[in-house]
Amino acid sequence: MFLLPSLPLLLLSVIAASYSEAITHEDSANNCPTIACYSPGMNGFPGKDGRDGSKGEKGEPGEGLRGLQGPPGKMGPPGNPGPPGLPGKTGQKGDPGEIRECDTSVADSERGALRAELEKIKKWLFFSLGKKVGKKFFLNNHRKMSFSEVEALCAQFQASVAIPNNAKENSAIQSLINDNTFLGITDKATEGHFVDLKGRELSYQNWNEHEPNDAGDGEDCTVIMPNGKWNDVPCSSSYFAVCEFSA
Ligand SMILES: [Ca+2]
Ligand SMILES: [Ca+2]
Repeated sequence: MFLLPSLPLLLLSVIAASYSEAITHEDSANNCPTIACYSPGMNGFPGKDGRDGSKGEKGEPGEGLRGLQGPPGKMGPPGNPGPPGLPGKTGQKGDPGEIRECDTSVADSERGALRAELEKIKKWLFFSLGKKVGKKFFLNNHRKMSFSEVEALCAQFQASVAIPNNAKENSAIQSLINDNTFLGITDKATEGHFVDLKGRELSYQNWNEHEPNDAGDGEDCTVIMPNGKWNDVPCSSSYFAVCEFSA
C-alpha cells in the first residue's frame, strides 16, 4: 500500500541527483580553485629516520652453512689448587749407598782428652776414698744392703764385688772398712764349697775361727770383719760392700 506512491518519488530523486552532478562537473570546469588547476608535483625527499623501535624477539636459527671455527681464546687465570691426591705406590728399593769414612780426628782428640780427664778423677777418687793394690782398686759404698743389691751396685760401675786374692789385697780391703762388709765369695752352688762369683776356686782364704759354719737357716755369703777375718752370713742380711775395679 505505501510502496506504490513512493516509487515515483524515488525515480524523481535519482533524476534530480543526476542532474545536480552534471551541473557540478560543469561548474567545476569553469570555477575550480587555483591549486586544483595545476598539474601534480614531484615527490619530496624522504623524511628523517624515526626513533629505534623496541627490541624484537630472538629469531629462529638460520639454515645456512656454519662458518669455520675461530682461533682459541686467551688463557684464563689459574684455578684454585685441588685437594691432595692419594699416596702413590711404594717405589723399588734403591741401590746401597756408599760408606764414606768420617773425619774422626776431632772426635778422637776429644775422646782422648776425656779419657785422660777421667783417669785423673779416678786416681783422685781412689786415692781419697779407695785403695789401690797392684792392678786393682777397692772402693767401699758406706751403706748397708743385701748381697744382691751389692752385686747390682758394683755392676752399675762396671766393677765386681771385691775378692781378696792374697793377704795384701785382704789388708787393703780391711783398711777401708769399720764394719762387716760383703766379699764376692759364696757357696750357693755347693754347700760348704766357697768359690768366687764365676764359680772359680779361691786362691786365698782367711776364715775366722769356726767359720764357715752355715749357721741358722743357712749362710751362703761371706763378709770380711774389721779384724780382716772372714765369716759366712745369710745373703739376705744387709752389710757394707766393697767393689773392685781394674786399675
Ligand atoms: Ca752355706
Ligand atoms: Ca757363719
